Amino acid sequence: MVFYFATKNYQPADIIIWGIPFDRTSSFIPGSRFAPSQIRIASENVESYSPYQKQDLESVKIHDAGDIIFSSSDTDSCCKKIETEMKRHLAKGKKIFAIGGEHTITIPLVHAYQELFPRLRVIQFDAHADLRDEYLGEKLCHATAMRRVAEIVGIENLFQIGIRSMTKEEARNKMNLFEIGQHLDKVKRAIGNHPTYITLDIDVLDSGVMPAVATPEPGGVSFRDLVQGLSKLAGGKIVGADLVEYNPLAAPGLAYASTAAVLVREMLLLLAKEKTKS
Ligand SMILES: [Mn+2]
Repeated sequence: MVFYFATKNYQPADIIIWGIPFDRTSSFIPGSRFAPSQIRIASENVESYSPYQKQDLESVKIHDAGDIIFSSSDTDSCCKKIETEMKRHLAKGKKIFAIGGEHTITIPLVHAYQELFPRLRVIQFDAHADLRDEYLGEKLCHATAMRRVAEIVGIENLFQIGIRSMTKEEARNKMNLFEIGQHLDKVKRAIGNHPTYITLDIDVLDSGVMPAVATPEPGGVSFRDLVQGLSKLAGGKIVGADLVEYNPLAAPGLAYASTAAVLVREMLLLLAKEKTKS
């Protein structure tokens, strides 16, 4: 099954949707590996037109490349495989929209992007800071993902939004806590026209709105605030994006998958607005 609006073959497509069903380090509720297929099913019921951005996906050249197939279960080699295949897509001038999987997948994705765009900025929507140096003995995992990303792009080029769960050490980093709207205006000004990667950890939403996540956290943003926040980023130089941590096993039901599918549409439209390389 592929996203119904992904009507193009690989060659003529501008944007490639790529499923990355990896959840090996999920320490609380594993199951985000089932997200790509569940979101594809839910997208059948989601219009291609966005009333928020007033744009239709029908006019965007999208290909669904299916899901990556891992030949090993260890995190290091999975990350290497993601990065290698990612570079292959980028070398062909494609923009990638990746669907996780857990947040760990953002590390190799950003690594590949940063090589092509040395001045890359990263916007992270998330409940969690994810800035630990290691967690449960692992350097590469969902709780250290943004620390590794910060090491790649520079901590000053990482913009964290919606964060409400952190250690006191992590709290030393400057984060935009709790809310989205007013912070995004500032973030947008700070980023200007630099190439930007958006990583959307869907647990940035309040856990009442989106309980289908690997690590639920109350006190989050509403769906409408998130969508309006994303719309604010339209017109920026968005070169790549991912949606991670949706976990159909944590709270089954196509309603939550539909929420994720609408966010996929909104993010694809953001990617569609900027097609040139820096
Ligand atoms: Mn998170």
